[in-house]
Amino acid sequence: MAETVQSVDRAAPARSRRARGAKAPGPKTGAAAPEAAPPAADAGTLVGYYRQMLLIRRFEERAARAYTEAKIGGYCHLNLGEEATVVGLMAALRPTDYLFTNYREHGYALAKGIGAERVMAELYGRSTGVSKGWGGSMHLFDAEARLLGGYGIVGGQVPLAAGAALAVSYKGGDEVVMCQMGDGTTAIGAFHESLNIAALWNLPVVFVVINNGLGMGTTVENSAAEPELYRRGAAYRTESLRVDGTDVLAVRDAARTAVERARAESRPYLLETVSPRLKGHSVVDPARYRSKEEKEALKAADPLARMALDLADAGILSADDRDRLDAEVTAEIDAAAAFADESPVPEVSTLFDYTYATPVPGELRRLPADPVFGS
Ligand SMILES: Cc1ncc(C[n+]2csc(CCOP(=O)(O)OP(=O)(O)O)c2C)c(N)n1
Ligand SMILES: [Mg+2]
Repeated sequence: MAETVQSVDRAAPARSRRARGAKAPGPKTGAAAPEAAPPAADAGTLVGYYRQMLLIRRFEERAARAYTEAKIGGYCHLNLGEEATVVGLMAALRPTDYLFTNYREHGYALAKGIGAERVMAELYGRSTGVSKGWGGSMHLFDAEARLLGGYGIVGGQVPLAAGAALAVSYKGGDEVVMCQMGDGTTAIGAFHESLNIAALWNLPVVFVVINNGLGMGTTVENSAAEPELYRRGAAYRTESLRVDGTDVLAVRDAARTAVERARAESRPYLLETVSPRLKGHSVVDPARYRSKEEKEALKAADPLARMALDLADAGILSADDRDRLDAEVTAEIDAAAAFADESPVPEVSTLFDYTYATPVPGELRRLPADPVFGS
């Protein structure tokens, strides 16, 4: 193990204090944390989590409707069924921590603190959106909120997240990079390359695999030779854990462990959350590959309904309170949709303004042959 650490330090261009001082822990790997005490949270915190989950649910339902009304174009993937995962993960991050995601990221943007109106406006392709209307559903980006995308290429975000963690490490910062992806992404080469380099170079990055059981219509069992995906961490001597993704507190606490480990020891971590996808792959997928029984069984796995019951049982949120909260959240979503509807589309002349983060000297930013871009 010590040998590994020394060779890591020689190989790594990052020279941060943390990376130099970091000790590579034994690659602990496990499903959930049986020794962990039941996670505690006060009533206010629990209601806050529930409200965030509800906001994501109502936002996604509204997005699905707006898509069928042709207000949203392109692809559109929803976080339905992943609300507890999203809120739990984001609760473990500091505002200064960075986040990379795949294309199923509306909920993450909301839970990272971006207003619903700016997220909805982006889905509508309006200039008031988080990516000024040029990104759309799959490419939400907000440097201030430290949401660094939103990527449509499966696995595309994973090496970028490792690169961001290298930058943090190089500068000696204490931010953590979280990189969300789907189960199907763990069969992509870039996933393995990134885990390898992150472990070799002691990068402060938490890889999170959202196991919703499916990559489009293909099950994990049919696509992964090791369907217990968190176990892939062992190949890279990276600590890993699997957790119930329908339980917001379990996710938050597992993510806190991962994030604080990455922060304190500058080591990567692999977290797997398990929660079924409640609807199709995208809003246009009727999920015909699922049997009626399977679809019926999904109802029992709804994290929002489960939390509502738990809060009611604990005497924290009555049915009336829940309805009030729902009306409040629905009004917020209505306002976001109205804001998006009333916002202007971006000027075509700005199409290439955001191609690069910084101007590239001598770069011709417009394609001269194309009249659309020439005007
Ligand atoms: C490199 C690449 N290959 C294929 C696709 C088409 N594609 C889009 S989503 C997807 C499934 C990914 O599944 P998973 O990683 O489990 O994420 P989920 O959609 O379930 O959240 C595929 C194959 C793509 N976008 N990029
Ligand atoms: Mg999946």
